[in-house]
Amino acid sequence: MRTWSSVTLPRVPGTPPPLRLYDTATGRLRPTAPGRTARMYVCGITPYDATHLGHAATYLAFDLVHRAWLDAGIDVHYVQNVTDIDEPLLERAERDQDDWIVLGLRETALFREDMEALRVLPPRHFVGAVESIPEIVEVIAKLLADGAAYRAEDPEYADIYFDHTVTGKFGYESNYDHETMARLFAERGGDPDRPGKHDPLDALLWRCARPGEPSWESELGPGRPGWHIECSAIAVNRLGMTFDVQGGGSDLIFPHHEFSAAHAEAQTGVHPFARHYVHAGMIGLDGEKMSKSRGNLVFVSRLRADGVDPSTIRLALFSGHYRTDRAWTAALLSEAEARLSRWQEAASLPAGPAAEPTVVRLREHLADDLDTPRALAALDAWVADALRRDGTDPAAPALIRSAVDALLGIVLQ
Ligand code: 5CA
Ligand code: ZN
Repeated sequence: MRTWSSVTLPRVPGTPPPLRLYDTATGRLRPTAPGRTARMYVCGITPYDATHLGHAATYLAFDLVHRAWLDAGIDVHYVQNVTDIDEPLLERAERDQDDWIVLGLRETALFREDMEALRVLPPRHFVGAVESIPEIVEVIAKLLADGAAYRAEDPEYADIYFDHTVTGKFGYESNYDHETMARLFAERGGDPDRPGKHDPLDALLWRCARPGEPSWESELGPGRPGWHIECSAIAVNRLGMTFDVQGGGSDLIFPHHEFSAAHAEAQTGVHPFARHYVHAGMIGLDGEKMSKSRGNLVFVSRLRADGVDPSTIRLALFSGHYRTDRAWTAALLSEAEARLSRWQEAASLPAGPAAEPTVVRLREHLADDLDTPRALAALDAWVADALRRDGTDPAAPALIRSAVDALLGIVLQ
């Protein structure tokens, strides 16, 4: 798929400390230790509705990772998928009497526009599930041949399932107990009660064609891929195994990231799939997780149409820590608007207090598991001093503008 366009980032003098991120698998803050090239995969959208602020918050968190690595002089190989064939997409198309292909294309195009408007750095590979079917089929065929996958005992639809016990390490990513896994599997797209499976927790790899459903010819017979194998194959084929960061929202910890990892590890015999499993908290609205199925959504495109500056959206979402579940409120937006105008006023002064110590603090806080609340507080302190006309350094406002642009993606006009 076509990715979206990039922006040119200013170089900020100085060197950041190594980026440390919280890893779900080990439950610890650990340094990301990429070589010359950092490799990151972040789970993309299922394009049946517009990008809401929950999605935006997740992609903005990983955009900070991307920017922190670039700031350290590290090249970034970033891959993101688009789940352009899946149950929810087909259901929405059916409900609205729409064509699922047209729906997917339309929402993906809007997503690109939203990401560009938010100045999210684009992935190098932006890959659809449909265009990846041949490579996904190849992986499933290998899992079948190796005995890591099997056909359901069902004479009509012998769908292919993954034996989740095959790596001997299942559960290392989420660390959930069996009861929690069983509950989340059922809640998040799994089919524990499907007859013919060897174990209720085994995940679907290939769904044989049913009448009226889209399907693709393949050596496995006509059908379509399951969800976890999509990300597993797309990531491994572009990044290789043991890449630096596997990311997404915390709703993907289980089953999605557990199975993506297990599929790849079973297929390659290499452990682990990723060095860090990084998860963003859920954005809620009116006391509930913002989600397409609940319909309690605030769209990025709606805010843009209302004339909200994308830098305000960034500031509003960065005022909380990326790992914290938090609510979107009108107050958040108006506080961010006020903060942005203060910052803009200070950054347009002819001089200010020396900016280097603030840039050091900004980098330190971001390197500490993307601690944006403290990063913003450090900038607030510089802004307050500048607005009191405390400083005489004529280079300071420009340095603050560059740092805020390169590291936070926020533009101060
Ligand atoms: N296509 C799959 C991933 S392969 C998917 O989960 N799509 S999605 O459209 O439902 O979500 C896209 C991304 O936004 C995922 O990383 C998901 O974890 C994240 N996300 C979804 N809802 C929220 C929310 N309310 N707050 C924060 N992140 C969210
Ligand atoms: Zn995914």
